Amino acid sequence: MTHTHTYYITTPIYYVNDKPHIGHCYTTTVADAIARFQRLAGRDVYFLTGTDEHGQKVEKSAAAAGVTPQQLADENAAVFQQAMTLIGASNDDFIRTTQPRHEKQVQAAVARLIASGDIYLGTFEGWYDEGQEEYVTENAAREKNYTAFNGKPLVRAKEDNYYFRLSKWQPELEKFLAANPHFVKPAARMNEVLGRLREGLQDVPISRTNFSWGIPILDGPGGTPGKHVIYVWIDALLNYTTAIGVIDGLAGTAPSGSQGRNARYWPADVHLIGKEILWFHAVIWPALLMALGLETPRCVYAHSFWISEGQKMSKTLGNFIDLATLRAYIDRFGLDALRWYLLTQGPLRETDADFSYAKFVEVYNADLANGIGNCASRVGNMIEKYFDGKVPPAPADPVFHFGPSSPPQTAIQTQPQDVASALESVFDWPRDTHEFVHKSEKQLRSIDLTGALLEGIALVGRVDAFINLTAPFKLAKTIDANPAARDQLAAILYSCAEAVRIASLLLSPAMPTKMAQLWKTWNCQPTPGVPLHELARFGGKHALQPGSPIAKGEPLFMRADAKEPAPKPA
Ligand code: ME8
Repeated sequence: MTHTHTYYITTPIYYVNDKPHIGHCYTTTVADAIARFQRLAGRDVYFLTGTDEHGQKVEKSAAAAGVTPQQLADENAAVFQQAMTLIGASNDDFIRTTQPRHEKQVQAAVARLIASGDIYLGTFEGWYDEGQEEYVTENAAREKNYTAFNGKPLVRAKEDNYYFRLSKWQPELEKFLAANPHFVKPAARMNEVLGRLREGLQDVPISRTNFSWGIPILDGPGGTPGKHVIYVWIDALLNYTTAIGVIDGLAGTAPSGSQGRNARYWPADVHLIGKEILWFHAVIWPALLMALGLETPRCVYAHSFWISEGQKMSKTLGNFIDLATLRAYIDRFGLDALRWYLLTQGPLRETDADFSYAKFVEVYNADLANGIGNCASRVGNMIEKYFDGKVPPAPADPVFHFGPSSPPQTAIQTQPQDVASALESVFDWPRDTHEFVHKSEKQLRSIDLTGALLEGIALVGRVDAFINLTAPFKLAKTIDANPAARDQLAAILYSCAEAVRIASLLLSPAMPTKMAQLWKTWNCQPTPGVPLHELARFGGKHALQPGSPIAKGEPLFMRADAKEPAPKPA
């Protein structure tokens, strides 16, 4: 068996007491595109997403809706699964925290931590709001004059709780973060974590007794459920390991079937999350893993937030971009166009991003309709017209010099209007395409997905510039009188088509459907299992084959008119 590198990528598991919206779809789409890119690069990828189904909020929402928490969870988990299908997610698994495979491993993990002393039983005392069934911090209590939400006095309450001895792991965590400066990305987020860590870590309560919708701790007689349920965040974080059977492996219980084999994906290469849940992932999670004697993940990547038409999205404003709106965009522009917009204009880096219709149309026209779409049909049409729709012969040396100092024997006459921009330019297609692919792969490795995808569009731009410079449509008019011009035309068009093919590979993780459509009309489907650097070699083994048909095909993207009103749910 050949050894392939594994790559494990996860998203947060989403709360089932909410409906999915652009934020959830965004994180899963980013993870999906990274997963597809890594598969294309030849890695053995495991991509996990799912739902977070326990906790008081779910219990309360269910009570309000007159259903059981499990019914609410089942209903909404199905809606999340539909959302993932809608955006074309290629996840390998969908974990739900109410699944027995998860629950039993969470109980095993907690039992292990109790046995090691990392989880201990302590007493918590504080101000309790009986009406709201929640503790209020000392500060909040003072501000409210020690009155509860319903006007009655707050009461002093005490309860036994299990605590995770987080304080004990402070030195280890500090050492770990110092040794792994790229553990948290982007860099600004790492600084936040380090800053807060300096304030010192306190032990955290990890159980609740005031509600029951959670995984019980088995501390009753004979290992039966006691009165404590596990705090939803501890339950939730463990999903990244339970989904692939890592805790089962720890306990020595041989996990059956695929779960046993999947444990080899641990540690995760990246936990992709939103910035609001960074602390849990960057501090509490590694400490828990250290306490369990498990390897820590390689990276926690915290992206920023989408806002909508310049405003923060909130329940009060009711301006969440919901599934129905996303569906309306997909119906008008196609799924791949929506994915492209989310992935290239989204809040992947440090700053928030605005979802705006005007911007959507601008990006759609520039990158897709006038970009890859137009370039592919231009090249396809010329091959159709001048070479009977068959890939022309490949040039022996696909290097083109332009400008005054170019060697006269290979110089192509440039058009007067292009001369200024063409001064001394060289198009060395094997070298140039290799550089785009190399840069793209490098950015992907540092989780700059946007940058990795934009290399594909930049390559398309270079093909466009080459076409403008060489003006093959003009050259074509001279071929009857000058047979050498025909060879030149073949060299130009072969180079364009082959470069577009390579660009399409770089664009495919964002736009799998449209690029597959292009590969079909151009007869150049990438062979599965062949890594990107081989597929993308200009004129290599997987290149366009001279003589093979290039059908004309439908345009990939129709131009959009910004004057049309924004898509709205029907
Ligand atoms: O926090 N922009 O679940 P959740 C971009 N169950 N992404 C956004 C976003 C926005 N405006 N709003 C939400 C939870 N997200 C826990 C996680 S993990 C062990 C447990 C995305 O349903 C982003 O990924 O509130 C954020 O972290 C996640 O949705 C929160 O989803």
